[in-house]
Amino acid sequence: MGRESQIRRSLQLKDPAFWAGLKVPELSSEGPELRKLCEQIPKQAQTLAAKLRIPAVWIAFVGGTGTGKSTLYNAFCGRQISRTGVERPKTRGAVIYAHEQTGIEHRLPGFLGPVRRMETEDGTGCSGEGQGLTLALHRDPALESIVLADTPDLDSLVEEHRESALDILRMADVVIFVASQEKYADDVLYSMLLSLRSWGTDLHFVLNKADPPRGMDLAGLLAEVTEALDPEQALLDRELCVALPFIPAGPGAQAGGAHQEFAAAVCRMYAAGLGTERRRTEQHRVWAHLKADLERVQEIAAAEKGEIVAWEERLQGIFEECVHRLLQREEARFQAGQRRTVQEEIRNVFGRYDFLAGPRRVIGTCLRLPLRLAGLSGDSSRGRQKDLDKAKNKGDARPVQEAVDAFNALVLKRCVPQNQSSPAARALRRPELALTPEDVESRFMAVQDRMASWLNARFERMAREAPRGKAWGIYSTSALWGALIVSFETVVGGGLSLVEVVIDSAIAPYVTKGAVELFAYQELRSITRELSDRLEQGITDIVQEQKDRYVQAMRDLGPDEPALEAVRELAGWTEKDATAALSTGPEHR
Ligand SMILES: Nc1nc2c(ncn2[C@@H]2O[C@H](COP(=O)(O)OP(=O)(O)OP(=O)(O)O)[C@@H](O)[C@H]2O)c(=O)[nH]1
Ligand SMILES: [Mg+2]
Repeated sequence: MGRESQIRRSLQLKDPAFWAGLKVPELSSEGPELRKLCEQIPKQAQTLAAKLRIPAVWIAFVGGTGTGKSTLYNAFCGRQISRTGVERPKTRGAVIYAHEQTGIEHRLPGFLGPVRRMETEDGTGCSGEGQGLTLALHRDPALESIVLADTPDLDSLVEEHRESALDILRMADVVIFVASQEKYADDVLYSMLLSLRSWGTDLHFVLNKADPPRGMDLAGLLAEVTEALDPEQALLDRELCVALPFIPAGPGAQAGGAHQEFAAAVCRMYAAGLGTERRRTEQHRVWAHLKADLERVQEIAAAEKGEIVAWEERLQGIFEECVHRLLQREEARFQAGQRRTVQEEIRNVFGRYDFLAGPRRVIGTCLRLPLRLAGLSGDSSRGRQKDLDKAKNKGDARPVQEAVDAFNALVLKRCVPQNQSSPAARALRRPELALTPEDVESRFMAVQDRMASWLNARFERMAREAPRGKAWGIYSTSALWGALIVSFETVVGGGLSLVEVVIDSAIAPYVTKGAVELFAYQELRSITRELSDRLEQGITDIVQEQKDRYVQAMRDLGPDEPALEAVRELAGWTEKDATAALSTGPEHR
């Protein structure tokens, strides 16, 4: 893989807009999972990039409201950075304390933004803000390789707080879970402890403001609490559990010696080799999750594609069923009564032609008047247009409209997924997807117009090629035109494939009488057949257009091929590829 394409891919990997654009219709049961994955993936990628670029171990403080997280956090910072206080909740957004050398302000993951800088000098600290994070930079060499992150509480009703705390936790290599005696058994906190455990970050449990009853010491209280929380010893590493004593209220009682000692011990623990090892383990863990998610996206896309193929087959089945019924009905519309009418009209046309047979031979090619009197206008294009316009009025769009309606009803019944809130269900139910009666009418008129111009052009060519002066002259072309108009009317009036047989049987007596001997009998048959085919195709196309609208609506729901190609490539990356691509290239801030 070229360096440039690797960087391009890594930018896609981190780009929430790219992932938001990766959609599926949710026809499969796995489909709905994709949305969540597509929110996670860019966050994970940004997290990994930030972890690779910020040379420090992240320690995050989490827990219930009022448990003293910010108080403990300040003890770690060695100064008042996060504001503490009695009102609940106090901390409203993440507060980060980091060394200038880390270059953190340019390297934070985008999803944690916006970043606000805070002055550390005024000593009152800040409470953070709901959106984004507050960054305090320092030059304290003791904390050079540690980033400290205070978070809003996990258990208050402010949903935004939980989100903000969870987002910060993505960056955490070490978590300090602060609980208080009255709060440790809370459900929300307990389930948070469970997920932290499954993530595998180093998890320190602090029983804060510990105030053991008479006769029990801090260690005894801690043992009691951890035993109650985690009787199986599966959740908490007992080595990483500590009880910090409640400091009696009073001036200067911000954080006690026990807090400071604990802070110093933890910082020492991670400042050297253990911190580096921790960071590596976390990077590996984030990549493993990211890779698993990329593979899952591929699985979902494959399942969705399979469902789309099956869906299109179902749609095709309904389409064929409706078109078949429509064409059958069109043929059935051509009743015995109409059959007689057509035969009579044909006889009329040929009767006139027959009647003119005598004068025709005598007068030659110039006398057109008798023909006009006989009502045949095959020799003038204006007259022919009039004939065609009259014939077109016999076309009836209602059966086509009914077929389109029946098709739409069947699609709603058989092709809309059960899950009504899925993108597919919502798209297929959009009313503007259905052809309106006006749409059907205008398309049906267009079909007839095309048939008419085709017929006219075809006729003109035949007339031009007709050897003038011979019997195959103006009279016979006029008679042919008359017969064609009857065919046209019959076809658009619902004759379709039967018209050929009917016209044939109507002409048959004249063939034997010799009246049509020079008449383009074969041409008449083939033109009639073609007209019938063209109408059939035309009305099939109208239903097809309706079907195509559904197919297009489904395809618009994804998955998009170039995006899938990117996912395929990214899922094929090794950890080394990912590390190389994400640790360099443009920074996001
Ligand atoms: N007396 C006494 N007060 C404490 C102790 N620890 C914390 N406090 C006070 O308890 C209140 C809450 O402490 P914070 O550190 O703001 O608690 P928090 O967990 O950050 O709270 P939120 O930001 O609301 O989630 C503050 O008024 C602290 O001064 C302690 O050991 N003794
Ligand atoms: Mg706080």
